[in-house]
Amino acid sequence: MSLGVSPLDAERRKYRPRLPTVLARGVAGLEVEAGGPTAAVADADAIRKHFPQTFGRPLLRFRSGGPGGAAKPLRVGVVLSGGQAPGGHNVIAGILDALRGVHGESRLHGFLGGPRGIFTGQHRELTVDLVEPYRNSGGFDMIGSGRDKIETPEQLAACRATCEKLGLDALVIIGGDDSNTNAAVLAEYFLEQQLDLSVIGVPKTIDGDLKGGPVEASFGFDTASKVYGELIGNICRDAKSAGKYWHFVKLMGRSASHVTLECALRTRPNLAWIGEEVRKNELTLREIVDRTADVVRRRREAGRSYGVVLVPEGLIEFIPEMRVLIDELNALLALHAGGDAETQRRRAAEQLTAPSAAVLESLPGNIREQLLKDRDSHGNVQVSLIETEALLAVKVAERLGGELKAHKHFFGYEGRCAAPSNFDADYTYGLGHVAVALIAHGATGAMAALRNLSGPHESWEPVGVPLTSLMRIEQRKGKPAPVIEKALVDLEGPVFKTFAAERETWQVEDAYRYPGAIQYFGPAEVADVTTATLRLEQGAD
Ligand code: FBP
Repeated sequence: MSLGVSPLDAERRKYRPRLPTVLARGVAGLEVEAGGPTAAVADADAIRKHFPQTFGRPLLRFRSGGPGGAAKPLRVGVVLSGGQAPGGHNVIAGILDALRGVHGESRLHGFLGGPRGIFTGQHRELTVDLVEPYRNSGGFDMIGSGRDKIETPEQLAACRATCEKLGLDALVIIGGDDSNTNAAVLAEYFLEQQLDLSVIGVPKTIDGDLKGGPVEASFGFDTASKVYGELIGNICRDAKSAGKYWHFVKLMGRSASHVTLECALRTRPNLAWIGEEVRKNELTLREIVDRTADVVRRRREAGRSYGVVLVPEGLIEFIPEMRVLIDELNALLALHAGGDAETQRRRAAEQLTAPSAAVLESLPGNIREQLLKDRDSHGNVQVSLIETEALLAVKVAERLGGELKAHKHFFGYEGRCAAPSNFDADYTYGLGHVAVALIAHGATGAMAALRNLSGPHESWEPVGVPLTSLMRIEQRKGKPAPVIEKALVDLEGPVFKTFAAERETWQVEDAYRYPGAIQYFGPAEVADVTTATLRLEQGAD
């Protein structure tokens, strides 16, 4: 055993991800079948105007048994974009193996540090030897990632120059909704420039909010929510064993509450707030605090002075008065960023509307400071830095006259780089193959996807989904812009409904479930089963 590699890492490197039957012999002998023209999620005319070359392209499906295509070597560039998600390395391994299956002299280049690597020309060749130790591993450290956007004419031109210099046939962008929107922009730009260069997107994000139509799931959601599920289950058991603490657990998910919903179904906490429901019912912070305090009180009366509350990271932006406050602060900070905490507070007090100024002043000092911090590159408040779990714990304690022993947790970074579950390891390796199948068939502006994911891997179906078909118009930085739609929790869907039907019974009685750690080996019903979210969405449960 090498001291640098854990026994699990060493064993995991030997894992051979399982491919769908259609892809099992590689991508060289695939036949492509084009469906009818596609439209957009909404605002089709406007999307067509933005993407005249790529709009309306068909959904592509694959069948084995084709003539094998022209076996010329392909040169492909790949980039990891945005937050880490388990399985990124396997997408790259899948691309490399599929490329070599097409032609032994194919080459793969990885852009370093995210999209910036493309426009600054920072890259490294990804050889078999280089990729080998990263197979089935978590993290994005093989080539790094970043949150830069490619938007200015100069950046687009610089991307073109880099790709031409490397003689690329294709660029694969592994990212979330924003990065895949960028992929659509690049695909359109290269066609406009009459450059024969495919751009293919791959759906990545632990948040689980890049899905819709033929795209059933983003990779990483399965592993990350299993990691958090393990931790929450352990906390539930500790709470019950100790009998004296309340645990407030914030879970990642910048906007959507899919991770919280999945973890709630896995562990059955006493309370789980779902941001989308809070917005629909227009619950104020006060109402959220009151309802939480009520559960604490009822459990105490039943002899249980402990419990677990899940809070989605994005909750704060779904609370109506906080949303208004954040929008006002975003506008204010776009004009006057910087300054010390006191200057920012004074500026806010002077320039916010009276209701928002009152909301800000009613918050604990640390939360106020967190809300006034600088924005991310998209002008958004950085919700992962706001301690919503602490805000709720403090306010609930206040409401109960100080009688609450509370622990606060934030689970996010703990799961983003975990070694991918069997599901994510197989799914991502398959997505890498689909990306190459699309490239080999000259597709561009398409997302690599696999369908029927709740079924056995053999029956997963590879497809190419036109990126424009996933788009609609939304306001960005105060202007209408074409974007890939973020999938929020569907309050009418089977996942939320299952949760809603059960949650009452979790509040006062203990109904905790303890999912335990991800299993990489062992019976399929333990090691290979995917999320409740996917299974319920597909009617598999
Ligand atoms: P992506 O959408 O890029 O996959 O990232 C999602 C996420 O994991 C969110 O859940 C979280 O808010 C964010 O990343 C935190 O990232 P950072 O540390 O870069 O702010």
